[in-house]
Amino acid sequence: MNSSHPTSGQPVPRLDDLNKLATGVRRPAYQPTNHKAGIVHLGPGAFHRAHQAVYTDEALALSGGDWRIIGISLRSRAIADALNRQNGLYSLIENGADGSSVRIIGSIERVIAAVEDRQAAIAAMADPSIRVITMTVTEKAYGIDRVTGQVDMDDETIVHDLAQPQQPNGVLGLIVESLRLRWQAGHGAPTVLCCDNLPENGEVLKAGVLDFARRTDPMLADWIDEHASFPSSMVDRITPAASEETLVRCQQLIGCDDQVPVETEAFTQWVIEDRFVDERPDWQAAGVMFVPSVAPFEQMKLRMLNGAHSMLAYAGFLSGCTYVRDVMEDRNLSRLVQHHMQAAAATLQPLDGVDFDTYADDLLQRFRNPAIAHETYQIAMDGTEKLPQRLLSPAVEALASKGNYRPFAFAVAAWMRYCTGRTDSAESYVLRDPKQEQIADVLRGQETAEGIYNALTALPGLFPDPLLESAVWRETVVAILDTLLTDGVAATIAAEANRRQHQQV
Ligand code: CS2
Repeated sequence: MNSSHPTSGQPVPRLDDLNKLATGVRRPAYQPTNHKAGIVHLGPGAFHRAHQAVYTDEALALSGGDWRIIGISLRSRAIADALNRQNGLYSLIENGADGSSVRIIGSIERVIAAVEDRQAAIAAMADPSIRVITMTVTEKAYGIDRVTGQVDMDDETIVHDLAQPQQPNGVLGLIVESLRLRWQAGHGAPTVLCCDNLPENGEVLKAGVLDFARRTDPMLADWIDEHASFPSSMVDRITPAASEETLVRCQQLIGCDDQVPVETEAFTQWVIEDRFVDERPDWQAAGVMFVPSVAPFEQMKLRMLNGAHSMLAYAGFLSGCTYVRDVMEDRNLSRLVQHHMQAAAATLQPLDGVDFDTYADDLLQRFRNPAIAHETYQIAMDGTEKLPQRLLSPAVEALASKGNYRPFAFAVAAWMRYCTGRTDSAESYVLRDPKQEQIADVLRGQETAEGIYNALTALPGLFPDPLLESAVWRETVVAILDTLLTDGVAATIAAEANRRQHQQV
């Protein structure tokens, strides 16, 4: 530890200069300021800083190039202020099974807060030296109707941005306006790389962008369709939101004050479709897998990892588990996690070179990681955005193939129980879902499992027809929900974990 450690009584220097770091801390193996920006990233939150920015940092170290990242934060200026004060530098703490390590990431050049300077954000995205636009903005930020694939005209940001396309606030509006500027200036189109947990995320984004553009200028839409590329990608790294402890721990490790450190697990994965308009950073050298089609990887990850995550978040939160690791310590819950992964794996097409049992075992290890404080409440957020791809699609397929749909029914019942907004001991919590007001409205006065089921399945566009039409699905979910409400969450979990696994209903 160097002399700047707080216990020494000396003021702690701010992380804005690599020379201020404690000796021995791993720093970028390249001179960051020797590289210009080549990427704009929308949503420079913790996940981006634990994932794409790290792959880019490694690619810069291994192969160089003008590939630093300009971040654009859409909602908060705090992250922009903090990262800019630190010259884009931040600490990455990796917590693996065999201990933790810290390193400094240098790939972020600066961050623009779009709320403060929208024109600077658009100009950065329209700059022809930016060849790749990436994003992690969460499922809800797109304003795309996932049933039609078109823009969601109930989304306020979309309505605003379509009315004033040159003053956009949202993701689609910003992308389309920056592409319009490129088109008018005669510049090339970029590769637009979605990194959110959506199935076929590149296709979804492309359809949304084209529909938005078509509503403003059909010729622009044609140009985007012909020239821009929207590869799909699967991203994976468990990254809890940083806590006070993260900041303190980081200061002890690096001897500097870092306001935006990230704590993550050792595991990381990025699979991208190899369809780039132009050059890209040497991400391959940094461990990215380039494949012709990402869909089977995405399906595996969404259904096995994220699906199990959502189930354990609702069941775990309601039974008093603060963190995922607590869930895994509970014998009954951890059995349910395993059952869920097995049922999810059974809905997948075989994937060359991947054994789903091994993948599941690795996931269980990752969920058990005692050094990762991943809150069930964090994962429980935005259920209406997550359920379709994580739980409802595999449920439809399991029902159709007469497979084991019960774990999906359990997870959906747990979500419905969670939607009531109170625990068994009547403590209330905020749902943190874009549809939370609608949910509260439809659930008002509903006390029975049947009533709650009917109200939530009537939310427009959420539940697919095959589930709405399936009597056996309905009976199963209602029965589990009824047990949750009458016997309590813990008893239901115990009963569910002890059922014979492949028993259907
Ligand atoms: C989680 C994901 O919060 C959630 O919904 O399921 O953020 C998950 O941790 C990541 O997708 C892991 O790659």
